[in-house]
Amino acid sequence: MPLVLLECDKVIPEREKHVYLKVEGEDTRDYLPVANAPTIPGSLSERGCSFCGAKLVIGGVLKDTIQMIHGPIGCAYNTWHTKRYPSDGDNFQLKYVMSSDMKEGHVVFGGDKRLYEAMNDAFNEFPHIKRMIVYTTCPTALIGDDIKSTVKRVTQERADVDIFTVECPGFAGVSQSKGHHVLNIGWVNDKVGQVEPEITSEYTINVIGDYNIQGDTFMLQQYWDKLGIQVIAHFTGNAKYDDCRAMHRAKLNVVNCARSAGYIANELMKRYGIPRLDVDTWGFNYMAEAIRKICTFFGIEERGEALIAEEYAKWEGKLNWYKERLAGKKMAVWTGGPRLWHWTKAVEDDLGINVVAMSSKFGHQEDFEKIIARGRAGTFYIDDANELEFYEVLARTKPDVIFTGPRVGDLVKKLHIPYINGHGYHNGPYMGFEGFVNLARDFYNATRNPLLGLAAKDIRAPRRSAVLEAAE
Ligand code: CFM
Repeated sequence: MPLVLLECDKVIPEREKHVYLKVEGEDTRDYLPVANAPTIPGSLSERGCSFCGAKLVIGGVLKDTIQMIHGPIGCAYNTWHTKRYPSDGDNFQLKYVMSSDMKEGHVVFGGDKRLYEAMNDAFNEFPHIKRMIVYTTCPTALIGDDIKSTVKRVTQERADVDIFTVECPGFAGVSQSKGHHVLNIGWVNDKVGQVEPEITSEYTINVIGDYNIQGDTFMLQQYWDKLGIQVIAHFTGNAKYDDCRAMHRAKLNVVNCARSAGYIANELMKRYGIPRLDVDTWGFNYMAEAIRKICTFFGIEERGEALIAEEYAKWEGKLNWYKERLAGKKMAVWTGGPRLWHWTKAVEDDLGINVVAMSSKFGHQEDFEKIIARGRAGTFYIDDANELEFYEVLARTKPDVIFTGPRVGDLVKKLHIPYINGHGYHNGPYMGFEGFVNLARDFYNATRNPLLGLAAKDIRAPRRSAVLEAAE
């Protein structure tokens, strides 16, 4: 079937190019939705801005770094605390975000002085923190504030600090995806190669595109420890700023989120000759495959097989308990993009769940190639969906559960469809073997929870006798 013009899109027919319903026998040679293109005027996008992609997704995860947002306070507040990426430290990264708090006068007369003061205030306030990322935002980019020279001045005056500059205002691209790109390339240009790590194993990797959502990185770290693999840097789950300056010393880049961080893996390959190995870490089959691939690279296959056997022995029974009860359930996934291709076959293989609709906020066509290749026929594949499209696709596909963010989640709650936070998770972590059991448990609980059904009950009806009801 070709691309689909939904009923609600009759007034914005250009949306047809972004909605694909796959039928048996078709593959990605036939149809691919348009992706990574500007949102069509009239379509209320769910996307984030480019600055957000740099700050909230990647930079903000670093556990020992002041996040300095040069702009009005909203840019800082709205990219703070909305994602759960803990650290093994004091969770500085979750507690604080700094802003130069630009007001109208600074926009008119320039904000460089304001930024200079804010940077010094922040370093003075947190004397134990010596690292900082400074971000431009739309207003400060538009008025042409020279943040690089302010950063240079502060660096010269404070010998013990190191500062990274991200010049990626919200309007820099069509979605948060641009922010990933800018931060990746900026980091490899400005920071990689500056720190020499202590090498403790002959097997060294960077884990790229893990963000420690509810402890994903901790989950995988158990495996690396058991395998005797040293992680030089996580880019950027539970990471330290200086670890990420030492990425050039790993022997292998293990890439989880190829969308947000494939760029730096490619640059590390080009500049330092470090090979790139893409893996999936959600799902039993995929996680086992990832361990096998990494262990094969290092020639430690037996260690990998032992670990896989140990983890299967621990968790497979639990997974199968859920699988028996979840088989045939229908799921929709509406997140950024990569989780669509990471999850669709994983839930199908490991849990017997059918993914009936997927929407990507900012995936590129490369992501849709993977999503559609791994996805089923009869499934909707949508780029940058809007709210009305969600309603219509839900009515057509009737999923049991939706994995999405709180914004869309609140919408679907009104339809009494359970949602699970597909970004920050409900009760994660979800990566790794144990993590996938957590995902299955959250799915199971969501479908068994009576609350949404009760919320729809009309309690004005007179109570009927239990005896009568039982007799019916
Ligand atoms: Fe990568 Fe991510 Fe994702 Fe992403 Fe995101 Fe995310 Fe996501 Mo939310 S880095 S692309 S920009 S896997 S925040 S941890 S869940 S939309 S699919």
